[in-house]
Amino acid sequence: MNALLIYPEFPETFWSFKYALSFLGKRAAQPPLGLMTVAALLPGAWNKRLVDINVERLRDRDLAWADVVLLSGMHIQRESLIGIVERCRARGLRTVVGGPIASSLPAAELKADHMVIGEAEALIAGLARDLEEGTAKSVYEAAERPQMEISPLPDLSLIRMNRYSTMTVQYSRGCPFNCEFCDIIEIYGRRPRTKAVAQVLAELDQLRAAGWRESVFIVDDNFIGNKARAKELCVALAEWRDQHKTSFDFITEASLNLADDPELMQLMKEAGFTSVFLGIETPDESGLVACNKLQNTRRSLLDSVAAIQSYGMQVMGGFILGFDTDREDIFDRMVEFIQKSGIPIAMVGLLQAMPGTQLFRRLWKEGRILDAGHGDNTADKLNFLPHMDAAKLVEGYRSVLQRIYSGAAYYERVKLYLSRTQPKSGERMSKQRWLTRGNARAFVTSIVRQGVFGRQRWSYWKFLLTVATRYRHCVGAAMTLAVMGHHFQVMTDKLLRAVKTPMLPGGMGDQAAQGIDG
Ligand code: B12
Ligand code: SF4
Repeated sequence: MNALLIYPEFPETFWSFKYALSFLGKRAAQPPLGLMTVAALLPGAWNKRLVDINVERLRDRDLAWADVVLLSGMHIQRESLIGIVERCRARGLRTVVGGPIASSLPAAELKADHMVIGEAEALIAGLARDLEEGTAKSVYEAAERPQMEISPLPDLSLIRMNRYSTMTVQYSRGCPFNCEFCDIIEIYGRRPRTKAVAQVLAELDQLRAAGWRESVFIVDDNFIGNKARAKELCVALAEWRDQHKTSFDFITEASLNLADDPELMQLMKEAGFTSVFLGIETPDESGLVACNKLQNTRRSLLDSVAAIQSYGMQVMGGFILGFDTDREDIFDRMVEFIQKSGIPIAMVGLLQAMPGTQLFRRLWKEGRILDAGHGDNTADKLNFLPHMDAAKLVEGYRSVLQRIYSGAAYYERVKLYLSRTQPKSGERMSKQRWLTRGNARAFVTSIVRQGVFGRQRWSYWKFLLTVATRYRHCVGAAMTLAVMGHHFQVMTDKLLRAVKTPMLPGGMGDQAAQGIDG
């Protein structure tokens, strides 16, 4: 069998990092690890090709070569995915769709011949056999969530590694918390399952052998979902880095209670973690309680963020507007919080009710669901009826973006963060290579695009001057953040300039009418 694995295109969003990646000469942030894992699970005798449309074109001759097409994706890739499925159908080519999108949207909408809901490890052998025999069913659903020990080494040979800015490795799936809006726990469960440490090291060895020397994103839903296992991995990562004298650094996602565990933060620092994405959601305690994000309550959120930053880890934050508890002062409170937090990359989004979540089910019962949404919470369209006037909510959301991504506000946050990473007296500075081959190009491009032609060039030069005089210990991080800021400024300008479309259709939207029943 010739299996063609295809990853659909992402639309341009805050999360695409498009305007920062172009500085590095990269086309996408990360490769499609789900498909690389599926490829490794398919029979060894099959021939495999992978086309990630975010970094290369899908050619007719790839389709002509294939006996079957396997697609993965997120809800946000729906449009591109359906387009590819239709292109395959027109050629009589069978399609199989899996990944998170298969848990969010009904089979009829995705139009694929076969759908796979859930994780592939335990069911792929049966699917492959049925495909070979021509007896494949229309829907396959994993009976249970597999142990991660059976997850194979992803097939790295299928991707064009140099087109991505970051490589990815997964240690665990699932998260023990129970936030109402979250679909992670619906898809991957609430009991964190981890790979063996040796599996992760084998994946890093594979990356190193292929020549990778840059950042690695540990793409866990919550890296500290099982703290004991996280500590075990950190110790092994520190040893691995020492042994190989590598410049790998790690990025991950975690819950805010990381701030309660100094031992874990220290181990993460020693393991080479430089950034961590946290779901902070809102500075309003009543909103956190209402969405059941209890791990973020009864604490000073600002102190928790500062504690993590003091271990040299940049905090990236997820924030949500549109909770039922939000009042009109939420926009000012959000901006004030973000500015005081020293979080440069603040992903502020409008609440989305993703199909399959507890939130979707509640709003459905309350008759407030408008449609299945578009999977992008940084676009200004709502898929449910909010408590606050919808137009005010969207207007407020736009004003938050405008204020936090003005050049002056953004660089203020970067400086606050950098000031918190100053090595304590007596502490040995970690050897940070700031001028690598990759970022030398970004540095030159940044000077030209941001310093010469940029609209915010005065804030930019003021920032560089401060870095040169006060933050020489972290020039690399400062330059990376300057480049990231460019992406957020361009995206914010685009969002603000976009013609305002009606945010709320008059009644139940199309997908709701097609029977999305929560
Ligand atoms: C890394 C990551 C990213 C990366 C991009 C990675 C990439 N190249 O795709 C970044 C940071 C850019 C990103 C961005 C976004 N992401 Co994201 N991301 C992840 C994360 C943390 C890991 C993805 C991964 O590599 N997983 C590891 C692989 C092995 O798991 P997997 O893909 O699920 O694959 C398994 C199964 O699903 C199945 N499978 C997968 N594909 C297929 C195909 C076939 C044919 C078969 C048989 C089986 C199969 O088998 C695999 C092995 O078991 C996931 C969470 C998660 N646990 O996966 C969220 C996740 C995929 N992201 C999500 C979201 C919402 C987003 C954003 C839209 C954020 C936003 N709020 O706007 C943006 C969109 C990007 C954009 N440009 O706009 C959601 C998607 C929800 C959904 N139902 O669609 C997830 C699930 C997190 C969540 N909150 O629920 N993301
Ligand atoms: S902490 Fe994050 S991953 Fe865990 S349930 Fe809440 S939103 Fe989902």
